[in-house]
Amino acid sequence: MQETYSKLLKGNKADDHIQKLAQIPNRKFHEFIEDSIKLCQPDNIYIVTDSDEDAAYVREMSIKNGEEKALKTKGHTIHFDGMNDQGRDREVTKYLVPKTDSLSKALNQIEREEGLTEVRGLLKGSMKGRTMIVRFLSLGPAGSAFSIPCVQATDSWYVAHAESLLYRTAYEPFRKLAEDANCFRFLHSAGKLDKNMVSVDENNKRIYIDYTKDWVYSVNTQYAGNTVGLKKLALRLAIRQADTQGWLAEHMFLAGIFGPNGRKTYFGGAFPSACGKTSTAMLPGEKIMGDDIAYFRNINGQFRAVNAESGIFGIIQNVTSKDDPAIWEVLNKPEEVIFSNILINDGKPYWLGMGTEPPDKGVNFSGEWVKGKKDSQGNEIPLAHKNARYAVTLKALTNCDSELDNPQGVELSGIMYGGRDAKSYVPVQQAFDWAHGIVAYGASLETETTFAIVGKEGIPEINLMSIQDFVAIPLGKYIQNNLDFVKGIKNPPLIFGVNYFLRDSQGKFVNGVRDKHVWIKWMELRVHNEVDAIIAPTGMIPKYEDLAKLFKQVLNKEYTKEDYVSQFTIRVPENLAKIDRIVKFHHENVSGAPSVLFDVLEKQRSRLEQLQKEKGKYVSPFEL
Ligand code: SPV
Ligand code: MN
Repeated sequence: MQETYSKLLKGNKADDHIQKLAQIPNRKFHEFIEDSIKLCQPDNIYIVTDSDEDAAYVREMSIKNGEEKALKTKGHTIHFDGMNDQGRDREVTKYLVPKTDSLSKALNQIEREEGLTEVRGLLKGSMKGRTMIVRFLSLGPAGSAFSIPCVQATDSWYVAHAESLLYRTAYEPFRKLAEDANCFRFLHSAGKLDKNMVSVDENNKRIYIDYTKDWVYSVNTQYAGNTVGLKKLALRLAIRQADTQGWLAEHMFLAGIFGPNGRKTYFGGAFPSACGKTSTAMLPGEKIMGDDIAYFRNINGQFRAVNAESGIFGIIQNVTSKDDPAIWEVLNKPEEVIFSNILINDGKPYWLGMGTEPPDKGVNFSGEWVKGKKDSQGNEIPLAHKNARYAVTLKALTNCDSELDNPQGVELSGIMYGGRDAKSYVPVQQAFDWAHGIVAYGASLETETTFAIVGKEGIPEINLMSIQDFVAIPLGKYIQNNLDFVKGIKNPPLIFGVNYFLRDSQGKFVNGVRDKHVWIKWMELRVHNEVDAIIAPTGMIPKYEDLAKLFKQVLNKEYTKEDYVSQFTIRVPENLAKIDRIVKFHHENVSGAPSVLFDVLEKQRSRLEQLQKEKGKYVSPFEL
């Protein structure tokens, strides 16, 4: 084996690293690395073990080779992605589907052989003159029923560095991995780079997912959502693995929420990108366990959850000292942070909506920037991209939950689904039961596209469970798996629907950004049966008195009856129209949509029609 590697690397000085490779018994790993070396033809190889020295070297190299630059504050760096590489790119992200297989129409796909030829053609020789960095990582705490071993091969020190912050290392677990065990494999090359070390071949950006082999290819991109294998690339593979093994992989945050007398109750929540997921996960005074990807398993009849990741790749726009004190502190102290796509002036970071006056010049994702600078289409370039982000390890947060690495995970008591719904759903409601929650909130999640995805913003769409892009199995099967998961679970979590984006007839948001803290405290009390609720056609809604008390306690705010009425009025016509759109979507796009889905929605329709008959089109919560 050593000889094969030495030959492939043509006698280059990679001996130490080849030794480290030789200690891995797993066949799938070696198949992947040999193939990747042959294909990409790197000059050298660097094996990242679990040691602090290796982590420090990766960090140092990402600065030395120019993909990151050091900022004034110790530990802080900035990385820029290309002008058209500022988010996940749906158009060029495709499932490689064998001729004999079929996936839901809503998913972007390409015939497997054709796609392999294309993407492998683009990767051919891509690492000539470069080093291939090989990382061993674990999704979920290592050594637990939840863990999935992963290998990343990349020529980007930035990608490797981001993985130090976002994931648990697993070189040692890989040394013990069985010869025939499975692992997820990710190959990435940044492709052609400009003098600022930014990927430039944007027309040849491709992210292709070979789910038949748990192998993902990514080329001509650097944006972490397209390149860091363990993020959304792995989620697609994990959903397939979960499907065959009877567990769930979800696009959800996890947080411990405090109730009376220090009681801590765990919640998970699914929101499309840029719809409030991270800010809900790190509400001041509560405990954050994860902000993006959660795995659920039935362990001895309990609904248990872990964070697949161990860091945060969060949106920085609108992070302020007042609204987000926990992350603000991390972004201002001398510890490791990778900022991306913000403005740098005099070695200091600036972003949109940070609450202080930004400078009118500096360096940003467009290069040297001055206020008023225009792009090639004549549009003004903002000082930072809306999807600019920070990468930090969760442990840097003072409110990181103590159970982050618990191999058994935590017992989950509540789940919430929320999108950008300007017109129909109330800000918070509880599902009547598990199936109602999965169908009416999860599988009915409507939203508007945001800046987190390359393309147009503000386009309304259905994004079921906020995970639709990643569901590499028929969507109907995925919904059914969610419905079935709680069979045999003694106390399944309650399901809630939230909507932070409801607007009034003038188009004004009916809620403040911090109101979500009140909703989650209400959910916590519901879990413990300590407040009542009002039955509405779309779910159970809070009573005015309970919210008034919570607004005072949590935000020290007077909550008026007018606010309550404007937020919780049941808008019957809008809710009926919503059902029409959802039913149409499922009929047209969801292969094998479970029949219970249509039953639940039709029952909701009847309840709405009944209410309209009795009380009119717009019904105040006081009249329910
Ligand atoms: C998201 O957009 O959902 C993210 C960031 O969490 S990434 O998927 O990495 O682009
Ligand atoms: Mn996400």
